[in-house]
Amino acid sequence: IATKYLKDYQATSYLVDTIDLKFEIKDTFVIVTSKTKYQQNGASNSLELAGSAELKSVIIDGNELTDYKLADDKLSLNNLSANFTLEIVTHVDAFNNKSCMGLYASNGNLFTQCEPEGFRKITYYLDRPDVMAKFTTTIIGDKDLYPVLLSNGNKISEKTLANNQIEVIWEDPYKKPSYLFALVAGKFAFIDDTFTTKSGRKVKLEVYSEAESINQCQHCLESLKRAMEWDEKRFNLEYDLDVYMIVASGDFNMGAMENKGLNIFNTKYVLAETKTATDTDFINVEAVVGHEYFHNWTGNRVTCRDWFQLSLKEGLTVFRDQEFTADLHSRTVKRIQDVKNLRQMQFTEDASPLSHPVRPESYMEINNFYTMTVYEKGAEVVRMYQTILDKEGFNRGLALYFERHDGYAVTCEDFCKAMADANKIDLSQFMLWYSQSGTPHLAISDHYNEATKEYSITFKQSIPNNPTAKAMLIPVSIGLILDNGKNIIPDIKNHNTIVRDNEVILLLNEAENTFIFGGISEKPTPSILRGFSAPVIINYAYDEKQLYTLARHDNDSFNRWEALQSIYKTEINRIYHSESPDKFEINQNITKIISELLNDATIDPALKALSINLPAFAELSISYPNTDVKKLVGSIKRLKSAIANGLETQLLAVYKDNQTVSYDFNDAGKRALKNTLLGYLMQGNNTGKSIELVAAQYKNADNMTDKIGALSAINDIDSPVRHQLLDNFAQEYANYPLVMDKWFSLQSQSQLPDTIDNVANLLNHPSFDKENPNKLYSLVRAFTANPIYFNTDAGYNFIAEEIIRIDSFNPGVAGRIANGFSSIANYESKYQTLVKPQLQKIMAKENLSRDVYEIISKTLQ
Ligand code: B3K
Ligand code: ZN
Repeated sequence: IATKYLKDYQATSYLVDTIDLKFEIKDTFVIVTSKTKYQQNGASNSLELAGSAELKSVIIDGNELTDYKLADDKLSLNNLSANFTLEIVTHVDAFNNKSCMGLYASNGNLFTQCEPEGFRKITYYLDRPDVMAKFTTTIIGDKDLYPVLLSNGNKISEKTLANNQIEVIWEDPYKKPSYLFALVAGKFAFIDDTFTTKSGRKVKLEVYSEAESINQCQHCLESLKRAMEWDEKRFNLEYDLDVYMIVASGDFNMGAMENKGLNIFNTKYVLAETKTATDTDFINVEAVVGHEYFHNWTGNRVTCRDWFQLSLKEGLTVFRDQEFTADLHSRTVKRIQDVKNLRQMQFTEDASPLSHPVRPESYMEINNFYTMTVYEKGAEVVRMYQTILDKEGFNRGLALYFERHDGYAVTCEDFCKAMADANKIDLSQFMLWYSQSGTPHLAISDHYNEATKEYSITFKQSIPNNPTAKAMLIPVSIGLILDNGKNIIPDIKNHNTIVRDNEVILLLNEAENTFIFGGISEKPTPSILRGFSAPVIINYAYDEKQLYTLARHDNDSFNRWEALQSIYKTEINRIYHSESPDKFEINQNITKIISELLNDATIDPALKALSINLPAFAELSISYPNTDVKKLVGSIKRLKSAIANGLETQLLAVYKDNQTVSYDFNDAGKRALKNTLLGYLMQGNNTGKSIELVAAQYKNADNMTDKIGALSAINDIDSPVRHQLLDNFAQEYANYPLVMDKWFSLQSQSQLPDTIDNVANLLNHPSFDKENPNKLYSLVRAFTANPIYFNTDAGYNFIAEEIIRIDSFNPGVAGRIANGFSSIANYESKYQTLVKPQLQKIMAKENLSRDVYEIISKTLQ
């Protein structure tokens, strides 16, 4: 299997002006005719087109070609003129396509997914992002089976043909790469609205889904309007077509896809209604709707030159959706959630054999690079530009980026250069964030000079699993806090610092940097990396008193949360290394500060919930070389139950205080807190009483958040009530696939000893579908995050067998599940011994996909 390298990039020998596509939907397949106008670009008169559909005919300027060369999914054409029209006919086996890539059927409706390389499954083309063309799409199908026929751009004609056929023609006035092409055909209901842009253009907004779920689409439509308005206000970016369509599909490999004017979404990110969606689902739908909408500028108008630059559009667009959620809801809550996610998923990726830079330099299968690193670390990289340049400077850079590159396919250098030029600064060192893999660590030491009243702090940067890494430009936001809790804005003596409003940002740029602050009356406690100003791991030997000072008095709310996390991490570490973790007596200061926090009326409940949430296994495991999985899980649990027992009365009281009367989304914080507390209470000794609470909450719940909260709390408890509630839930929601996904996930995550058998049996549950990506993610992939039961012989075997099964029809999903094996590299060697034969078994599968081959071969290394 070949590896592709960034350094080998070359422009194509021909470019495309226009492409006219015709789709004739037949009973068992689709006839696709593409008519493309090519134009020479350079000296070569040969052309290689990517394609894997059944090729029926090749016509160049009206003459049928018979001696074409077709091999390895490539059509080679030679001795071409400088300009020519190529007409290609293919038959696409859409109805048997279970890969959810290219043109495929889902519940009788047809959808496309072309990013990154799905278009080649439809026709033969220069299927790469730097080839941009104007698309016209004609769709012909049976009026009863396919009353709705959609594609990108504006509908320019619709007519009825003979034999109950209809023909619809769409024209997209904007040049685009093939990955943004989309087609939808089938039976759908829709809801609509209009949005008037700031320059006064009226845009039609339409959300399509199957008729039975159309009543769950309103939140999606409202979210779209909020996104459009926000992007105008925050970034001065306006929508550019007359219509914006979102279509929901129950079979989708990812979250959603930003096809020009015609987004196709996983139902998971469209459907949301109180009875079936949790508060988190509501926020996620809004965020993904925003994300895909924001791509219209950051991705579609300005796209990527090649797939190595994927983070150019994804990192930037994730940053934009994070800001959207932060502006509309709580900024601190959003930041904490994003950082938790980054630590649990991206830091672990970076500590695994699959570690790669934000801009990878090579790949076997690009589908494997829609990763946490490209997306989430990529977003942190974009955030750092804003931290360094401030909002105004960042917006200037973004405006220059669009001014220079609108309508083009560009690189990460182009983005960096726009930021640098618009602000007249040199950002060349910053480019290392795109090329160096691994999470930077900062070893920090400090010194207070009583005589001079100077405080100095020294940072040594390094990337442990990337020893040749060069020193990067790292913005470290910092504050100093005195023993009495006073936050001071220090008088800084160095040049490479930014002081703005109440913020001091140190710009680290060497292997070792020291900063000196003057006029400090006593040895302060440093509040380092405020707001998580860079995606790094900091190592500073805080003593207990300092951590409590920060947790109580830091005026950076993120770092108050962070200090509590450090307190928990320290304690978990002590439990982990103690003689008998089960009997470990925890530090009473922890229960004391939690008690204080819960009593503090000035803190919003969502933040309280996050503050008492312990760090997750995945986040902690990377800091335990050769992790003893069971011991670490047990240590976290020990701390949780000790807190539950120490504070039982108060937890119960706060639980009761945070009950909500009738459902209002604005009470989401209270529900988050209440459900977190219920989870705690269930870990305490008073199990009988807690089970009653769970049962009552479940019974009285008027919303999905509280039902799932109850089920999660009891999910690890071996009690008949757990079974009753799960059964009841399955009956009530049998006809709601997305709700059943939650039910499968819960069981897959359970810490009860029958989990492996149960998960294997659930594959045959009537609500399960062995070919549906959402189902596979909620049961099979979710199981790879079950530390105790995945990391067993039977667990590894189960996942290996599933990967082999799924790989034959959906390599994309199989690859994503295969990712689950990569974290084992950090665990005790006995786990590696156990998993090796399973990985070898996967490698031995005939016709193993590139997707799985790449992941497993790298994991085995
Ligand atoms: N751009 C799409 C990615 C689809 C890739 C599928 N293998 C989703 C998004 O980031 O918006
Ligand atoms: Zn995206």
